[in-house]
Formats: sequence, structure tokens, C-alpha cells
Amino acid sequence: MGQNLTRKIIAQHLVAGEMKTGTEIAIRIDQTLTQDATGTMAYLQFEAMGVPRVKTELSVSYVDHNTLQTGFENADDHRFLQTVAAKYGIYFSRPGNGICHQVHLERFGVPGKTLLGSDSHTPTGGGIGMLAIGAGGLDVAVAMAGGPFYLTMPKVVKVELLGRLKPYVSAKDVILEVLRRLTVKGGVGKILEYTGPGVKTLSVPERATITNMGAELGATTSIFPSDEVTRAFLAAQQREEQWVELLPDEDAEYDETLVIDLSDLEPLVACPYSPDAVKPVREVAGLKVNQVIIGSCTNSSYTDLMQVANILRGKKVHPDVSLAIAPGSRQVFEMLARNGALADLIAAGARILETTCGPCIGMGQAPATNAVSVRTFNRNFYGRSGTASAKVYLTGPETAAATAIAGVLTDASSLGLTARVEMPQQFLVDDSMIIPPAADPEKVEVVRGPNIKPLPVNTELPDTLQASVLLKVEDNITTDHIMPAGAKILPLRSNIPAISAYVFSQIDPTFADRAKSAGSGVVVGGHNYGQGSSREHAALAPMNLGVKAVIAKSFARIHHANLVNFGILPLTFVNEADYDKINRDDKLEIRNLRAQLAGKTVTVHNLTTGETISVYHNLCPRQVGIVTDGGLLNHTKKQNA
Ligand code: MIC
Ligand code: SF4
Repeated sequence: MGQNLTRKIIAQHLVAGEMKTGTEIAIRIDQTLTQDATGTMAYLQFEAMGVPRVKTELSVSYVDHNTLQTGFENADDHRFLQTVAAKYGIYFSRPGNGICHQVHLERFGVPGKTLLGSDSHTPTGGGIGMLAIGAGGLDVAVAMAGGPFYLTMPKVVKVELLGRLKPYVSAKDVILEVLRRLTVKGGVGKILEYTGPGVKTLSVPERATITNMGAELGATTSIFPSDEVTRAFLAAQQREEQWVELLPDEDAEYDETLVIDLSDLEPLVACPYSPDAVKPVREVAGLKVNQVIIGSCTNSSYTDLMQVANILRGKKVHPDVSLAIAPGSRQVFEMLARNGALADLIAAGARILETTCGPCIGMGQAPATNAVSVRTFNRNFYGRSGTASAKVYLTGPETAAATAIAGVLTDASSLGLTARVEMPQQFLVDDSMIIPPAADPEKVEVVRGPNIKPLPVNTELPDTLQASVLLKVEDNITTDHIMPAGAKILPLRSNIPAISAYVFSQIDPTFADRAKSAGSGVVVGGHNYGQGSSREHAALAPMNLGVKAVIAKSFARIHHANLVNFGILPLTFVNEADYDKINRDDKLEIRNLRAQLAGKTVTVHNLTTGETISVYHNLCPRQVGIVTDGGLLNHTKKQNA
């Protein structure tokens, strides 16, 4: 039987385990990327490993998240990142050069290679045929040091694309349709592989929009084949020599299949507060809108913004709408400036932002009280925009642009568009904002500002664990709930003691203080606990506050791995109904922890109610060792000793 593309790439990179669905495998990582908000921690961890130079084929450090620089903190981080990169053999993409995923696709992605990134949208690289996976910073640090990446062998889902998109329907609508069908937890443990005759009708930036937002499914990653379209993209980026053809075998087998006829799709919108709350735009059309923002790693490519410029040209933004646009990269920005499209955007009344994540991560442009904001982003989680009462809707660029003019949510099919923007034959290539590693690394001094605090280290898990239930939360709690971002909190990413004060602050501002006084705590969660971002701060900061275990109905992949890496025990209810048997402030006890972890189920005594509850862990023996030693750093030290 034939092989699918995913299995072919995994087979070429497999260093441990068997490619049996649901079992742990380890793969070799060819490339890594980091961004500044997760990067400082990742490089502190890398430095602690004592490896003189990265062992990957290519590692790139981007600065794109924290560029607001309202104090010294962000700039200090940038300087630290630049000097670390120079010293350890890492390319450094300067602030202003663009969003990591967009720039990586343009300048570095290579079909068939593995990419591990400390950002959950690393799967953007799947648009060019890479096996691109998001992970916590510590896992990326290990990969830079030459270690393999451990993951659960996923199921491979065939997403068969038929037909062709209508001119006013975009790649965003394809992924919104997948989200509508599968939901935010439907991709857990899976890789989505796009195939079928519709694939060749989508350009690489369009494919990247789809694989990017596949992160919202909870999927391990998403991937497109590398074909003539990929070759044309690489040629336009002056990198044609890096192209290889990569296709699944004709008779390739898959674990599941999903069929989408592109010609049937219409403009879609994800409603507050979840990327899977998807409806046709026409059902919500007419909704009064106060803000429109176009950008983010999902929809800020040259073709996206040219489409927007075509719609806005000669028109004016509605007086009640604030329109902001952030191009995804300096390449895109400069091309728009040179061909006049930037002037069209400015003339229409758009507020042009820096080429960064910006408002997507709550760095500026927080909407007004109760405002409706339409964004081309990938996440509309509660509070992420910086305004708790705001309602964020996610759409494609056409809908966003049409809405900015009309002042109400507008179905782009009413615009009478007839043609979609073609990908250019040549992109403007200028890598002068990417600084190669130093030729004389021994002379480079790593510069640390006062906001960069050493990494806190956990202690071993006690054999009898006594802890109080600090918080009980519902399904689909995101890492934005656990460790919020935004202009106030994001600058503290390099300072765990300081950032810890904000853990769960949007849900319960007393959390941090209660956790500290309890000394040892547990969090109880529903399904898909920890969905969203890869930020390991959502594990590190709770660890710093004494959280020892999370008991949930199910977990999101990256957060589960981050909990293990920092020595917090992730446990799952055997009977979901037992969720009702634990309440906030209950005292729990787990006896003979090590002996119990040697098996699969673990008994938890609720000392407050006198009941016992069965939970299980799905950790392999390697992971059990990591958690009980108090995290991966301790575990590695212990093994090396
Ligand atoms: C996000 O979109 O939430 C982020 C900010 O890019 C995160 C990374 C982070 O929290 O630094 C992600 O998606 O991994
Ligand atoms: Fe940046 Fe937003 Fe993309 Fe995250 S989702 S990498 S914050 S643009």
C-alpha cells in the first residue's frame, strides 16, 4: 500500500520508536525558529545546555511579538536575542523584518524538511511542504542542541480538495470550513494532509493560511504537497534550487478523509469567542462594526494585501470604523510601497502598523468598550484583544476590507469581484535585515538586561502529593486564559517571578496569591485544557506558583508537553462525571505516586469529601521520569550526573 506524504517525511526523520499511531516517536529536526516572546526563555535554556553552536541545519531567531517598547524590557530582550544568535550560530531577523511565520516561508522554508518552532503557528511552513510543528521553547532548545523531538505518532487525515475558489472566497474560508466541521479539538493527535485536484489552484501563501490556522484545530500540524506551484513560489523568491517534488503515493492510505469542494465555499466568519464558532458571513451580515484589522501570520501576504488594496482603492473607510493594517513582512511592505498599493491603503484611511504580530497578541489597538472588531487573524479568544468586553470576529481579507468601507459586516460576494490576485513572478528579495551568525563567536558577549531573570527550577514531585484545588475551569481553556499576553504582561516574558502574578488573572485575580499561600496546588479543567499558544509560560509560571498537577477531561498537545517539561503532572479523569466530585479549595492527596505512575491509573483521594477518584496519565516511561524529577532540565541533569 502506498505512503502518504506525512509518513514519508516522518520515516526520513525517524530516530526512535515505530510509526504506530498513538505511540511515542522521536524525529530529527532540520530547522528551528523562535520568536522573541518565547525565545528569551528558549535561549536561556539552550545556554544552560552548554552546547557551543546549534546543531541544526538552520536556526532562526525572529523578533515580531514584543516591539511596542513601552519600557526598556522589550529592547533588552532584543539585544539579548541578537547577541545570543550571533554567538551560537543562529540567524537573527531584526524587529521590522516581519512576522516569523511569514518571513520563514518567504526566505527559509524548504520542502521535505522538519521545522520545530516555539510558536503554535509554526505549521505555516506546511504550506511549502515542510513538516512544521509548534512546541514549547524548551523542546526547541533541545532540538537546537541536536536532540530529537518527541511526539505521539499522529493519525493522518486526508483533506481532499476539489474544484476552485470563487474570486471573493479566500483560503481563510477553507480553514474556517475545516474548523466548522472538526472544531477546536477535532485535530488533536492528527496531521491534516491536503490533497486532490483543488490543491494546484491554491498558491503557496494561500496554502500557508490554511496550514497556519490548522493550529486552531489542535492538530499536530498540516501539510500540502510540494508541486509546480511550490516551485513557482520558490523561484519567485529566488530559491528555486531548494525545490524538491514531494507527493503522496497515488494509492496512499490515510486514517480519515474529509472532502471539501472549494467551489461550494462562501465567505465565512468565526464568531466570539472561538475560531470554530463559524457561520456564513451572510447570516451575520449587517452587524455594526467599530474596528477592522488586517494582518497577522494568517493573512498578511502580498496577495492578501493586494486584494485588500484592490477593494479599498478609491474608497474611504467608514467614519465609525478604525481600520488598521499590518503587513506580514518587510518584503510585503516594501512591495506594496513600490507598486503604489500602500498609497491606496493610506488614501482610503487605513492606519498602517509595523510588520509585526501587533494587535493579534494584544500589543496595541485594543478595541473600545463593547466594540465589535473584525480581524483577519486566527484567534478570537476571550480578552486576547486587550478589551474584555470587545467581540472579535475572524474573516478573510476580502470580507474585512468590504466591512471597513461599509461599516457593517459585509459579505464580499456582494462586491462583484471577478478576479483573484495572482502571485507575483518575482518577489522583492532583500535579506539585509537578517543578520547571519558571527564569524568569531568567541568574541561575542551576550548582553542581559535587568528584566532577564534566571529560569526558576522545579523540585522533584513528592511521593505523597497533598495539594489544594486552586481553580476549577470549564472546557477549551486557552493558554491566553492561563497566562495572558498583551501590552502590559508580554514585556515580562523573561521574568517568571514577575509574570507569575498574572496567572489566570482574567478568570480569577486572586489566583496567584492563593496559589502562593497554598504552597502546593492543583487546577481542575474540562476538555482541551491549554488550547492555543505554545507559550511555556502557561506551565512555567503556574509551576513557579506551586502548581503540581492539572486534572482535566482532556489536554491540548503542546500544553500537555509543556506541563511535562516543567514537572507538572497532567492527569485525565477516567470518568468524566468525576469532574463534579472535585471543587475549588478541596484538599486532594495522591499516595505512592511513583508506584502509581508505573501503571496507567492513579487514585486521587479527596480529603475534603472523603471520596476517591480514578484518573489516568498517558505518559510514556520517559515522560514519567521527567515529571517526577521536576521537569526536563532536572531530569537531564540527573541523567548526566
Ligand atoms: C499566539 O499567537 O498566541 C502567540 C503569541 O504567537 C503564541 C506564542 C506566545 O505566546 O509567545 C503561540 O501561538 O504559540
Ligand atoms: Fe503573531 Fe498572532 Fe501569528 Fe501568534 S498568531 S505568531 S501573535 S501573528
